[in-house]
Amino acid sequence: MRELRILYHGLGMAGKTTNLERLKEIYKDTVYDRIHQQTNEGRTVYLDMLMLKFQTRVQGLYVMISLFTTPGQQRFKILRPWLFGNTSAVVFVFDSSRSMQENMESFHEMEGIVSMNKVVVQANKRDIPDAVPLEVIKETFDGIPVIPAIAKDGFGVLETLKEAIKMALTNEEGVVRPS
Ligand SMILES: Nc1nc2c(ncn2[C@@H]2O[C@H](COP(=O)(O)OP(=O)(O)OP(=O)(O)O)[C@@H](O)[C@H]2O)c(=O)[nH]1
Ligand SMILES: [Mg+2]
Repeated sequence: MRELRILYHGLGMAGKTTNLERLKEIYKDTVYDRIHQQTNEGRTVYLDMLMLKFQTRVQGLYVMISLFTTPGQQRFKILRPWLFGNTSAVVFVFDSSRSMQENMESFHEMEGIVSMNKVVVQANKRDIPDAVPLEVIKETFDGIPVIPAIAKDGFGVLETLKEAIKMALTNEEGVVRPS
């Protein structure tokens, strides 16, 4: 059995936890464990963890999927190198309601830790009226898959995960061997 660890990273309030919540609904029959700590304001304190077990259609193999999110708040920044260090793929949740500059600051936190061939960009909050144009996001992340999403409505959530699994499986060195 292969284990894939997929990390959701992005600005605070970008929609990382929302992705996991929707995936939990989609895979409700196969989710077997979940750790989720939140503050009173609904911000992620430490990290969210959701484990899914299912057969991928990518290579017909049974894989164990562990999903995590990075905590968005600045005071948890110190944890991020550790979180980034052991991942098969990273979903960068781009918050279309925030500026390109703010999003890029969050993106650059992965620099030097995560190789770019393991990254999928989810352009979230496409329902926002003044959203950063999709074309601008695609140009900025040239060479990286960009998947439009409205995570709160479940749109694009599964497509994003499938792309991340595909990337994880094509990057053999990213696969965590079972101990
Ligand atoms: N308009 C809109 N709001 C969204 C969308 N996805 C998530 N949200 C909202 O954005 C807010 C933050 O979502 P979370 O999933 O908690 O964000 P997060 O990235 O986990 O935030 P931290 O844990 O604090 O880093 C919530 O109020 C969500 O309902 C979307 O596609 N469109
Ligand atoms: Mg969160």
